[in-house]
Formats: sequence, C-alpha cells, structure tokens
Amino acid sequence: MNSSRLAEYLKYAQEKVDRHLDRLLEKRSPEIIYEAMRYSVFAGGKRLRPILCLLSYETLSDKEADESVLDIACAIELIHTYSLIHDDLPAMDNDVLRRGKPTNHVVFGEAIAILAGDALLNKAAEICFEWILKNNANINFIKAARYLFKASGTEGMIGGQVIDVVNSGKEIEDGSLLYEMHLKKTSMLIQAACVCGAYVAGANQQIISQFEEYGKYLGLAFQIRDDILDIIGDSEKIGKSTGKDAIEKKNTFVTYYGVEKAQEYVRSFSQKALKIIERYDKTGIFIELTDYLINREK
Ligand code: GRG
Repeated sequence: MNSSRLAEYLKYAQEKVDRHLDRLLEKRSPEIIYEAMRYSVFAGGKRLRPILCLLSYETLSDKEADESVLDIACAIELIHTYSLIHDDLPAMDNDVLRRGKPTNHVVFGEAIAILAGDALLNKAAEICFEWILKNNANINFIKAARYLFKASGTEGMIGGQVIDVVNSGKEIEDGSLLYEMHLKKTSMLIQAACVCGAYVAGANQQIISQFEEYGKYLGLAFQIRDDILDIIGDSEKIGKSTGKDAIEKKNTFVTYYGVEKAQEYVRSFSQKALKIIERYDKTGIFIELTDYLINREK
C-alpha cells in the first residue's frame, strides 16, 4: 500500500472496530465459547466489511463514525467470521489454516467450532436488536438490519455457499451460475456493509441503490482477485488454505475463464465500482481503498 492517507484511515477504522468488538465480546460463562469466538474474530482479519460500513456512513453524513454505526458494522464482521469458521470445517472446505493460523476447529474441536459460528450469528442478531432499541426503533436502522440478515441468508451468502457446495467436485458449465454464486457468496455481505452505512447516514433510496451497486461490483472484483491470488500467489507464505480440498475442486472465474480473462473481469467490475463511487468520494479514500483491494498482491 503506497498511500499513507489510506493507511492512516485503515488504522483509524480498524482500531475503532477492534475496540468495539472487544467490548461486544466480553467473556462470560461458559468461557470456552467466548474463547472460540474471540479466537477467530481477533485472528488478524482486514476488517474490510466494517470499514466499508464506517466509510459509507462518514462519506454520506460528514460525521465521524460513532456508536450509531459501530454496532451494525461489528455485527457484519461477526457474520463474516462465522461464515469463515463454518467454511473451514471438515464438512465444507476442510481447511487447517486461515490467516496463517490454525482454523477454529483445529484449535477447539469441531463441536465448539460449529457452536462458535452459530454463537457469532446469534450475537450479531442480538446486537442489531439492542441497537434498534437504543435508537428508538429508527426505521432506517430497522431497514439496515433487515438488509444485513437477508444478504447473509438463503438469498445471499448462504445461497451462494449452497451453489458452491452442490457443485463441489464438478465443473460448473453455466457462466451465469458461476456469477450468481460469487454475487451471493461474497458480494452481498460487502453490499450490505455499504448499504447499512448509507442507511444509518439517512441516505435516500437512490443513494442506497448506488451504494448497493458499488458493493456488488467491488465484491465481485475482490473475490475474483482473491481467486487469482490463490493460483498465482504463494499460499503457504500468505497463510491461506492448505489447497487440499480448496483449489482443485473449486469453481472460480479463474478455473472457468483462465487467469487473463479473470483479471479482465477484475478490471471491468472495478471500473464499474469506481464510476459509481467517484461522485460521492469527497476525500478520495473510497477510490484509494477500491484500487488497493483489487490490485492487492496478497
Ligand atoms: C458457511 C454459511 C457459510 C458461508 C460461507 C463467505 C463464505 C461463505 C465462505 C468463505 C470462503 C470464501 C472463499 C469467501 C469468499 C469471500 C472472501 C474472499 C472471504 C475472505 O474475506 P477477507 O479477505 O477475509 O475479507 P479477512 O481474513 O480479511 O477477514
């Protein structure tokens, strides 16, 4: 990353998110479940989704992110973390490493890992209900929470994962199914992050739709870049999957179109994302973040 302005923003936002997550996940009894939840939440994730939520809010409200947006931003990160814990399980990708560390089930066993994932999803719902109540049932906050849970459910992330699972081990021959899988599995939670920030800022429906569209294209470009890095990157060095069940069985834009064409998709989706966000981005951070995510080397 060569922009110190972006680096500074990411540091500022990550610290805010981390402090808030720490408060939200205060240890109670039984301790083991909190340990397992906290292990994956504090395992070194980039905090991309909560940062997008904060940035969307700050861009549209001209205010610094505070409690009013941090609760839902952190709820999104908890849902993201639960999906990674479950995705790594032996019944799914069967991965032993994530972010360079042993996966949740390797450390805590399968039963606790399943429960930790469930507990994070449950905690996200609890946080959203508390947040809505604290804010006098503001209709925008209710709409944000509804969007988040829909985007992570069967019409979104879980639906995308189901397409992935039922096609595992065989080649997807229909490009539109592949697109639908990526859109649901990855983009919709990223969309939700942008949309939730926009709702909390009080944006109108037209702006909400633009932020939704931005998140969609950013998510697609981000996922395809991730798949390219899985093939061309040194997966051991960057601490991603073992590659065991992951790479050869996966249906991705790279396995379907090849690296070059996949990179063209990254370019075209990211240009679409940039075109939308440019008109809202007064500080330039959104543009820098988009560029950074889709050009990253690890
Ligand atoms: C198990 C319900 C269920 C869903 C799983 C999200 C997902 C669906 C699976 C995770 C594996 C995967 C390939 C997800 C695609 C999105 C993606 C690139 C996730 C990694 O996101 P980053 O890079 O992760 O933001 P960090 O580690 O930074 O938090």
